[in-house]
Amino acid sequence: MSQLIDAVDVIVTSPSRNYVVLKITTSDGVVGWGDATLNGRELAVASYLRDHVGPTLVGKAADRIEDIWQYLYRGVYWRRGPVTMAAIGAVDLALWDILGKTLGVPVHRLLGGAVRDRILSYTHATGWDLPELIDSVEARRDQGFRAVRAQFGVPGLDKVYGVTRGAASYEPAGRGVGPAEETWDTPAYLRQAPTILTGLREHVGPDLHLLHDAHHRLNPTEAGRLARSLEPVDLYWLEDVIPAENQHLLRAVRDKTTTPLAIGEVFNTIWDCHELISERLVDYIRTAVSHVGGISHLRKILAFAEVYQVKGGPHGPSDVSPISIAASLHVGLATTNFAIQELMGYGPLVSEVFQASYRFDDGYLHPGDAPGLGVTVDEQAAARFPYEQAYLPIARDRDGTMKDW
Ligand code: CS2
Ligand code: MG
Repeated sequence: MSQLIDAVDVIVTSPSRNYVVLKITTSDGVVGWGDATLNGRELAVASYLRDHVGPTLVGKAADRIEDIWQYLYRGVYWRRGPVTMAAIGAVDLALWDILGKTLGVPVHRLLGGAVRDRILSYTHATGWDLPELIDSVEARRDQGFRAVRAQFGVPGLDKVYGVTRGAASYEPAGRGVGPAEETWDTPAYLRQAPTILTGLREHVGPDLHLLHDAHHRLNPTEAGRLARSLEPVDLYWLEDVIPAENQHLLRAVRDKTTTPLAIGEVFNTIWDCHELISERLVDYIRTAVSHVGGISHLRKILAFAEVYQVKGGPHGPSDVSPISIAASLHVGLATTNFAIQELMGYGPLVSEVFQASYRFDDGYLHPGDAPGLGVTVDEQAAARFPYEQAYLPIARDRDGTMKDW
């Protein structure tokens, strides 16, 4: 007799930034944890789960993970989109967690078992200019990282999202009502990028993997020019060169360069990216496990991508919780074409709420062997950090026009 879903609870907590946690409890008292965090729109997913999804799950068999996925996806006329898919992802993660705990095995064993011993990981380095960036990259290398995303400042601008200046946060979700505004200057960025990244490559030598994120800011002509100019840098990947909606336009970028391209952190289903994969317009697909409907759906995307020699390199920013990182690592350990996991890292308060058993060693991650996903949530600690409204910044061109960022 299967365990039945007994309770579905949503916890919103803000240990320095907001996280939405889904807790599913079974009739046997097994608890599964899911991540439903959608940076800047957290309460929409919390309400979707609390008000619409949770009541429909109570009484269902907790081990019918695929059926529940289909029920939540196909059973709702309004499909896809980040809110819906983050909610489905949270349920899916919690149910895989429950299944692993019930059977006493880590989730990767339920996915077919390990195909590798460890998972290459990359983290972030930022510096306003080349000396600062070199210091930041070397600090990451000293921590053991073998792959580093390098972001840098743009002359003439005060701030650039993704780049540290002094003690400021480099991917701020500013607290309060409404987003902060930044100015962006594409020509200045395009002049700066080859200079800085070539200098960085000369300094670090050939072995360290370098990545760079253009964060959707360019058009295809600019993107092609940038990617071509960066060929001597030998990037591991160039990320989000154009806005993710303009998928077929990646062909124009591809035609100009052999720099590997990565995209997909804002995609929510396989239907958002199947042509990119089947036409091989990307080398790496970046869909995040929690934003793409969970382990069940990320597995489908990666299985499809395997056919076309496209690899997975999932999004792992600090705006998804350690539950997502753990889930992604279980998929990564069990999936042949999983290349690399982003690990942006967390502020110190986050570990008061989330205790994760994945480990980092010598540049590689391992999800650990704890049953389920291997992350526990301290609900009392979570209650000490109530939700605070926070927004990512927006960017405008020098003339004031809203800019993709
Ligand atoms: C970034 C993200 O990690 C990355 O590649 O693009 O950190 C992104 O800016 C945030 O997740 C937005 O919430
Ligand atoms: Mg990115």
